[in-house]
Amino acid sequence: LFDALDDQPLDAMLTLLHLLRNDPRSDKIDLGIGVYGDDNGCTPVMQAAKMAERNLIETQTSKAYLAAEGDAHFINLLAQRVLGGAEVNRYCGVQTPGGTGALRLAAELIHKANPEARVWLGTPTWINHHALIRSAGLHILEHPFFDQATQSVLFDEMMTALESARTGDVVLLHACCHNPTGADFTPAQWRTIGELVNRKGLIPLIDIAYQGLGHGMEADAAAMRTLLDSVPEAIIAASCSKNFGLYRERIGALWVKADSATAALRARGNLILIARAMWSMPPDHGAAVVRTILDSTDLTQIWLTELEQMRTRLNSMRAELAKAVPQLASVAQQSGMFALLPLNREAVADLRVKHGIYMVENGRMNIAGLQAGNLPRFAAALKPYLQG
Ligand code: PLP
Ligand code: TYF
Repeated sequence: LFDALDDQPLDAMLTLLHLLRNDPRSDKIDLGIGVYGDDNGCTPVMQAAKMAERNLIETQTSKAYLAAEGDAHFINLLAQRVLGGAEVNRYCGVQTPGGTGALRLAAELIHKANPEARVWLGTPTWINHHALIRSAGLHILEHPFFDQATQSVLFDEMMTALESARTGDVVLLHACCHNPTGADFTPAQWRTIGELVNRKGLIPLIDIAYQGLGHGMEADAAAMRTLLDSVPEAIIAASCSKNFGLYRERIGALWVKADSATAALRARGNLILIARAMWSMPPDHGAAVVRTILDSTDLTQIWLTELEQMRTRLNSMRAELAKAVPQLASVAQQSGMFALLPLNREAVADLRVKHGIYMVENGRMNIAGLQAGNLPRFAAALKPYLQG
């Protein structure tokens, strides 16, 4: 049986991780995989999560199965943070294994509801989006999103491409802190997207994986919420990996906004059916941690303070990098964990070989890998590869 399988290359992210681990240089700089690091390069468990875990160990009385939709209280508490005061009866939500599980579940639901639907992805987008959408059997179309050389959002080009979308097509949008570019839409651009979505009868699929790491929990969701209020149907895939630091616990959620309460209930039944065939029930621990935090005013305050420290550090590293390398001034205007530097593959390889600086081959850097102690060396190493 297995002889029939093709060999598969390691993906770019894993190859990078492997090279990094085997590099003996003590001053190597890891700007690769998208995990938050503090000024010492550590990714500690957040204090609020530690406190919630202690509380859970003392009070949890059973680990018996919950339900295919996960922890209902978790979903409701997270909905308040993600969706705000949305018209809840038109939404249904389920807990998922990470934002990845939410996106995969979304793709399966779309395919079940309309196998002819095509999904529009911006170029570039998160490396996993293509595989997740394709795995459900959906057809992908791409529209321009970002020009690496000029560091600008190709908004007009995107709108022109989307003019050829068909009614029922899905358009995937990053709510904030775009991965890999850090470039987000302006409020006016979000309004234009809303008009196009409504005029052409498209369904927005919103990926929100970095809420709170750009401008704040509320600010990072504001544009998405305005869009959601203006459209009859939408899908929202959220991740708690980054903003709660729960990466390996695999915790996220998916919401569907339907055009009536009845349709929302029907969507919910289908989500549960699909989830049962994929993972039966989502892992509980991450949801229990997030629920415990959001259910307590004190823990919520501690978590928000920690999240603010992460965000402030990211933004200050952005400002420092822009100051040290004037050609990268735009990095200070972008948000979240990533920037897509105007570097070609040779430059990225050179920086790794000559300087021990690790970035993804397309030029994406993780801003959280910068530290007061390594930023000057990074800036100096980068300069010969930048124009102007
Ligand atoms: N969406 C984007 C844009 C991401 O960068 C990530 C990254 O990790 C995810 C979704 C999913 O994250 P996870 O499955 O770890 O929650
Ligand atoms: O883009 C990143 O680096 C993060 C982490 O298959 C990640 O989103 C990368 C690849 C992947 C899963 C998570």
